Amino acid sequence: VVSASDFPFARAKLGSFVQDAPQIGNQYLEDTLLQTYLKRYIPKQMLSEIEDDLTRFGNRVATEMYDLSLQCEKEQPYLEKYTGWGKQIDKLVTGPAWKRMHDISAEEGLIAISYERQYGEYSRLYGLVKNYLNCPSSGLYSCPLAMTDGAAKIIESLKDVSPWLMERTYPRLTSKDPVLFWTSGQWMTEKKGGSDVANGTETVAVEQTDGTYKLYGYKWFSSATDADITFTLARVVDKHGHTVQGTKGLSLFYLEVREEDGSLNNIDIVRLKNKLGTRQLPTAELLLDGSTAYKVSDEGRGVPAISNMLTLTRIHNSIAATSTMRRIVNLARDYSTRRTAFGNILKNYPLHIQTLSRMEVEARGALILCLENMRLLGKDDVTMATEDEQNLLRLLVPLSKLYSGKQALAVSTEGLESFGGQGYIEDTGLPAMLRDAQVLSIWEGTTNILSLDVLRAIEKSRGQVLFSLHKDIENRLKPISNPKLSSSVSKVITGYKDTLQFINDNANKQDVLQIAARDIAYSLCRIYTGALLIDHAASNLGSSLDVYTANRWCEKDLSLVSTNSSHGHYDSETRKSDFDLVFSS
Ligand code: UCC
Ligand code: FAD
Repeated sequence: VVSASDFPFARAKLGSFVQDAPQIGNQYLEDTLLQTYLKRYIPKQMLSEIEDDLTRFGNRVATEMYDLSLQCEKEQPYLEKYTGWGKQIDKLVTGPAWKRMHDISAEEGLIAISYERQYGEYSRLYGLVKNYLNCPSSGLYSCPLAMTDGAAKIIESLKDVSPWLMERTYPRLTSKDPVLFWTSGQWMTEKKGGSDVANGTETVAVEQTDGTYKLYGYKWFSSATDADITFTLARVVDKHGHTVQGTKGLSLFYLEVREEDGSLNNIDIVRLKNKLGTRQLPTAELLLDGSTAYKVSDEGRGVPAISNMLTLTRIHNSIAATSTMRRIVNLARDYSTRRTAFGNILKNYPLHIQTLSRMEVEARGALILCLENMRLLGKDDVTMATEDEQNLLRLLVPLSKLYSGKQALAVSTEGLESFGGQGYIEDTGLPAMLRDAQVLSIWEGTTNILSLDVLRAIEKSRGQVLFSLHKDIENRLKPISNPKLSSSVSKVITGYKDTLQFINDNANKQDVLQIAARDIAYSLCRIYTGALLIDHAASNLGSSLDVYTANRWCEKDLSLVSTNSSHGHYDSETRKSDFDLVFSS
């Protein structure tokens, strides 16, 4: 006889089944490509010291810090604008987990390691790899860290012009002591323009008798508003009350957000932004109403001076995109060993594993390019980079930022689907990964703006950046004799030739280059990533899975310009049809 207690819902209304949540393990030890890349490049003795720290940290980010990052999402920042009695206080309140991230970042040397230079040209690689491990468990504290890194780099670059910053601020930005550690903001965007900073900046700077300036303006987006200092752009007002418009009127200013007594430096925090994602991070609109600031660039050289910061923050953006992919793939892989459907665990369905494997290829492609940027920056930091390496860095930073931002979105979307309905449920912590990833292709320069930056780099160097890329691809691919890689090698070489040919053929046609800018950038990125993956697969440490990864990557259309130009996608007829299509309804 069947009794009621034989049915699961008879005993308890919820039933007895509880799905295991996905788990992450040591994030350094779970990253094969990262480990082999470091082995290839960092001298053995040095690596053994660094690896001890990375292994320890790989565990910390998977445990204590992962929990803190989930807490950051729950304890979102808010603004107390007035007291109950009507006094304006503009108090930005952040939660305990966010504050803890500040202290951990200092203690772990997330900025300091790169600037201590204990490991010479490899210090940067070590420091940024720690940021890569940290990022998906940082509760978006990675954002102020990126800007702090950029600020330290600017201060180094200005050491002859503004040596006092090296004494006053640099030691704090690069400190391992949480009490001393300062973070920086980066206030560029105003209401009229975030991409077009040159025409969008209305903030003015009025010189004072003591040589300082008072800034008046409205900063439309300022992230990590709890920062201690910031760099920002403004136009100096001359003695007739005039300013110079356009990029030539912009100068770079340094300001400290608070006075010694903790009050704001004549800054109103007007409101916090109500954002799709990055909700852990306070992003505010700020009114500068006579804020004391110091001019730290030559007059009219604000954009070139802040571009040092952009280089760093864009590298951090690629790190965020790449580590987001790594994290979601790691979670999805683990889940595939815990979830059963149709009587079998997910990992036993080749179709499900194929989906994860395609995500894995994207994550590895993005990582190898990111690591290459870190390595080149490390050489540049200690003035060991050759001219070719400097050219490569100039080109690869926007490429990596723009392409990885898009990859992170695609992989996060696919990643959420691999958890089924649970991927859509906020309590799991998973949807925030997709919401947060959406910003990666917007801030620090949108995809189109960075594609145009790639053209800027090509034009400004009169094509030298492309020759350096060509040389590097040849050096990597020429010695390769593994027949399993030969088809990928020829795809990369053909793709590169086609892309170069297209750029050469259209060198004097600005209209064509502009409309093809995104396709040129995607092509260069796919081709160079292919070259890096092949080179890694063919190295002493390359495995058969590295060969498989490289071949899978190179199966895609590497040169988009050759495909699209043969279909006439860049001629004037097409431009008109694009316009008509968009505006026809
Ligand atoms: O979004 C922001 C913060 C978000 C939070 C941080 C997150 C970090 C990641 C964390 C992960 C979790 S801050 C706002 C970011 N804003 C942007 O990225 C602006 C986007 N717009 C651009 O990039 C534009 O291309 C501009 C503003 C750079 C264009 O400026 P101009 O003045 O119109 O352009 P020009 O005239 O072409 O360039 C002026 C000078 C030139 O040098 P000279 O005068 O010597 O010929 C350029 O070569 O600036 C130089 N320049 C550069 N140099 C311009 N861009 C660069 C560059 N990228 N590198 C070197
Ligand atoms: P627009 O310039 O108006 O761009 C709109 C669209 O037009 C984009 O798709 C763009 O690609 C396209 N476009 C523009 N010009 C061209 C062109 N010439 N050719 C082709 N396409 C073009 N800024 C700061 O300074 N500091 C911060 O701390 C900061 N934090 C932020 C935090 C968040 C969460 C967000 C979302 C933004 C933040 N920003 C910050 C602002 C961010 O950098 C800008 O929003 C971004 O640079 C884009 O500028 P915009 O909003 O003016 O877009």
